[in-house]
Amino acid sequence: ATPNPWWSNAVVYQIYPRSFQDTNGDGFGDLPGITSRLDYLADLGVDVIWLSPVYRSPQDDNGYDISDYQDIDPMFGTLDDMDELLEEAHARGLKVVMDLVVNHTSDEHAWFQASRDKNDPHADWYWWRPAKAGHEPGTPGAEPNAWGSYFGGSAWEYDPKRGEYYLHQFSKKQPDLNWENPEVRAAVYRMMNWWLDRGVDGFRMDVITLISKHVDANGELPGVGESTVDAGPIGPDGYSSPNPFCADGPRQDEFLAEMHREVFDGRDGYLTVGEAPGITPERNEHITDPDNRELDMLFLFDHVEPGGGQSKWTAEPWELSQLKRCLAGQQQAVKDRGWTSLFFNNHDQPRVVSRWGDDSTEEMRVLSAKAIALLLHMHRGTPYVYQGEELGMTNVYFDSLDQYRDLESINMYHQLTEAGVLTEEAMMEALKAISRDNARTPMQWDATKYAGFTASYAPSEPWIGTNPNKDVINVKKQLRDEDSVLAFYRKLIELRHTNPVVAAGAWDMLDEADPQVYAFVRTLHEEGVGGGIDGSGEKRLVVVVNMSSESAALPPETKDVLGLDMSGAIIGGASADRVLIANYPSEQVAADLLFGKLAPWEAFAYEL
Ligand code: TEU
Ligand code: CA
Repeated sequence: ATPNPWWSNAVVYQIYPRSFQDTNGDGFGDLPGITSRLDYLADLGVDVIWLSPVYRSPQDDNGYDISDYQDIDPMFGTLDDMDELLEEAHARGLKVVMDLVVNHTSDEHAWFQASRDKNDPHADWYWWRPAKAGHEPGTPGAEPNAWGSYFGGSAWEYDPKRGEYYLHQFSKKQPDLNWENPEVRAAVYRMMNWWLDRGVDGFRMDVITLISKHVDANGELPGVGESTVDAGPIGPDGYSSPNPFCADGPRQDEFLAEMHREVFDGRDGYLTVGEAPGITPERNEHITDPDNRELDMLFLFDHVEPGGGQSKWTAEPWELSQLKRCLAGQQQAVKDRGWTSLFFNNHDQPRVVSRWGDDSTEEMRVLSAKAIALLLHMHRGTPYVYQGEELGMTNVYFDSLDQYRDLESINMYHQLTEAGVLTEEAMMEALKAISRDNARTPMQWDATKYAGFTASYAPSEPWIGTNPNKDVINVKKQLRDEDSVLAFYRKLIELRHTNPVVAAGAWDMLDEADPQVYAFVRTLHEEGVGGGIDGSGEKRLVVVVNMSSESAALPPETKDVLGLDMSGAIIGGASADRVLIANYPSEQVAADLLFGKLAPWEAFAYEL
């Protein structure tokens, strides 16, 4: 078999630079701050750090609106600081992946400013369309186009200078680039090569599955001009799932293959991960199949989106069955070829211990944080740890709108309350549950005033409030506690590096219908090991997680695989030393197996 790529047993740590470590007291995290924390990351054992954008930007969407791809925004530092970070990271064996945001630029980018002149060579670098009867573009005779932006309002913005509308799926300060234009693509590839030649080790590619729009044979967008393509439904708040005119369009594979040829061919040791809203697990297999030379892996969203066309703000309460169904689909799709990322947290998602765990008491928070971490890290794929997740950081539960900073949260608050979709109280509850700001409060290093993110005497307060529970949840406290969530993540990451079953074993669900317990088995068919007459043996791990704060019964298929006999005793006896990792003492796990019972949030991997 071909050797597995280096990233198939690597762990990636996502840093949100704005909230990670401030070193000059301006209340914003910065590059020297990241460099100062590299020993902490090396000690945790991660292999790669992914930085959310640090390029020059007006910061309308916290850096996902880029005005110069080849310069660092002064709030984060300079290109020299970036070179220093790369050198110091590489000296510790850490790779550095940048966030590539090329579905759109900032409206303050020189390309967009030039494009506002119809006679400029950049005129066709964005999606400009004439007004229709003084409103958003649309098909003659039909209603004006009603596409909504993810961040509220219309996806079309009128520019008085050009006298036309431009498309922006995100904020009006994030105009979509026109990837149909080969000059746009060439400019992006030139920039990517410039960063890789500077020593960057790859890219996380922001909404890269939105770059090919579903244009018709004449290149016209659905529902616009003389388009022959139906615009499709629009979500209740224009948000819902990716707008139908642009997820996974007809030239998606062509563009990714061209990018691979122009940028990555001939290079090695890099990582590419595409953020892929609107992509099915089956399409993930095609895009990540190494023979297609597109991307190494993707972030799929079906397990963290409400699904069914629901809006994240008004979706039904979460069920474990949805998580099981989505993760099983993601795992099965790439069991023979292709690969998958593994994530529950990032800068756009609420803190998973508050979302799917139990942060109501310290005991439940620690148990459930470890249980959910074990669940994720025991799957097949490349795990991503988001800053603070390794501490079991929780949502911040701001209780007034003026504490929020995220334009998505603020815009949608106004849009949904003014439209009568949600009352202000209901919207505040929704923000406490799922606002992106829950993931963006200062990293909690210690129990000082601003959690060590910035000095207590700093001239400026942090740009966003510090979670009051920094006194209880912080790095300093957990570094000296071998039962901490931090120590547990260190063990999980070490298993990814040292245990071939964890890194490469096949994945199969157990007891899918059980509403409380998530269980599966990992199987590695090793050539020339033990057993079979053909010298092929196999090693198996059973992973069992009680995803609830109540005790649970060991489900039947799991019992069978564990070899429990009718009396519940494991044939040959349940031995504590077969417990590879658990959030309870191994002896208790062995005893619980004997009685077929699981304590609240009990989670373990058991070697057969
Ligand atoms: O996010 C893409 C995306 O789909 C987001 O709209 C996200 O799914 C949603 O906000 C979840 O509630 C990427 C970046 O990760 C995000 O931070 C940016 O705001 C967005 O693209 C635009 O660049
Ligand atoms: Ca700073």
